[in-house]
Amino acid sequence: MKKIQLIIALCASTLMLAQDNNTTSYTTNRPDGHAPISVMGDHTHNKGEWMVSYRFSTTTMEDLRRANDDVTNESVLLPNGGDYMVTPTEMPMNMHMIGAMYAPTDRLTLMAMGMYMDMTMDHLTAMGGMFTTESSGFGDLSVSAMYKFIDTDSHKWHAQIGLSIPTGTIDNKDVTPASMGNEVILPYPMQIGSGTYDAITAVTYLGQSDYFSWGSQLRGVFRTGENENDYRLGNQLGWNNWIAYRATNWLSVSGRLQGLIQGGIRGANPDLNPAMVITADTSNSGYDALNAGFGFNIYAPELLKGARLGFEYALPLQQNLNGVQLKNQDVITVGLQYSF
Ligand SMILES: [Cu+2]
Repeated sequence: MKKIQLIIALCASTLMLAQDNNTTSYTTNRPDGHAPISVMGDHTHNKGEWMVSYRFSTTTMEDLRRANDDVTNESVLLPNGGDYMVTPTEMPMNMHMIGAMYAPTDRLTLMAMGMYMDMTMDHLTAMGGMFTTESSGFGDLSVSAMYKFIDTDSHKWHAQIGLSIPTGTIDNKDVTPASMGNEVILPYPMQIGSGTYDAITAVTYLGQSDYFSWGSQLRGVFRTGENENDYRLGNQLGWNNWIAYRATNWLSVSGRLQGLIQGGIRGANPDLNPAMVITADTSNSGYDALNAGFGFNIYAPELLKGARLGFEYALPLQQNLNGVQLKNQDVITVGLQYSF
């Protein structure tokens, strides 16, 4: 009797698994149909569909790290054998992103995205003083096309190619203790735009079963030329992988793992003195990181009429910084998406 029960249990579980793998086709019409909210260009649309989205993210950078080792704020300053007059100690950064998508055909989806950023940077000087600078403004505008080239039962692939237009300012200024009341140009991390035309390329794979959705995206941002302030931000290469579990018809929970290589700045703004503050020294730019994200998506078509809400908390598991820089502590992203 025990054996028969075991065989029945095995057959039942195999049937359930088989059923789980036999979804007819990938659908975005469920909470896990979209990737975690921090992933850009994760999905395409069907012919004639529009989507508008708003995302807010807040990033906290705090405490210093040299390559793989944490260092104290004081250790990088001149009186303690360091190289700099000033170090940043903390930098909170807020980003508002507005996006629009439209699909002229089932295979082609067009996307435009703009953003507004504000940030503050707290500093410690060699004399033991503290001060804060602030910066805000509209960022670069990106336009891109996504082309779905494979769409089989529950598996989809699409490629993205886009252009980032340098609409964001690279001349943000503020007063510092050394500027005698004048507004002076702020270091690289306090600038909003890249100042260059940048190419955006990505390839995304999506898969789905009855209770799970998963995906993988390789994304590159490649800068061209040099901006008006004689420098170019580093290229960026990221590999995002995620899986989401559809807990209910309206709620999914997700986990994400991302490898990120951020190149350093080439060239230098002649108006910045690299010995003054570590953020004005381009050798302190670029990093490698391994990031993890945990989030949820809410999608209730009857209640919310095509709207979705996404949330994600992300933090670095590892970060290897070039030179000495502020560490990334965490990133919180929330977003609303509305399709019609
Ligand atoms: Cu969309």
